[in-house]
Amino acid sequence: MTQMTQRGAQTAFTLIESLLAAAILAMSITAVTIPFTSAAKNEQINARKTVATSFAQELMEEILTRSFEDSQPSSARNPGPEGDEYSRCDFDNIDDYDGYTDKPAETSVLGGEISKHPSAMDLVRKVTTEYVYVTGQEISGEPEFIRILVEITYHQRSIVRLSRLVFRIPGE
Ligand SMILES: [Ca+2]
Ligand SMILES: [Ca+2]
Repeated sequence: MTQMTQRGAQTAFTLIESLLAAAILAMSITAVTIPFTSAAKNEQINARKTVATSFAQELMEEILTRSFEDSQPSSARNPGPEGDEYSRCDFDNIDDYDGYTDKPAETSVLGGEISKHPSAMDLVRKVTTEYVYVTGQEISGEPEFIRILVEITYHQRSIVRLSRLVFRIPGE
């Protein structure tokens, strides 16, 4: 009987011991795994940001090649495309891009590697333009500056915002 109780106590002790050991092991595995997953996640976030920046720069550079004024003088300060400007290749001045949006993975002409990068999926590109007056400018006249904002979102979260202020060259 004494022997049996002793053996029981011994078994119970071993059980507690192994439970404890398991708990400690689980704790140390978590401690080791967390830094690794967050490092991998950071790398993924950084890669997505790099790809998004390239997409934003690509579109910004294209917009900057367009003139300040529309070719039809009557619609000079009309943000968004005019009636005869159906798609991006018809845009002839900066403000036509106002409200333009696309999925750069499908439309970008950047090298295949960027567009095919897993981080490129689900990125959305959006343009906003706004005519602004700067300090010292007569507000009775037409604004001589336009602010361009190219924004890249990922699942509705803004991850890159690129902004430029462009002024009208007098006489242009
Ligand atoms: Ca136009
Ligand atoms: Ca326009």
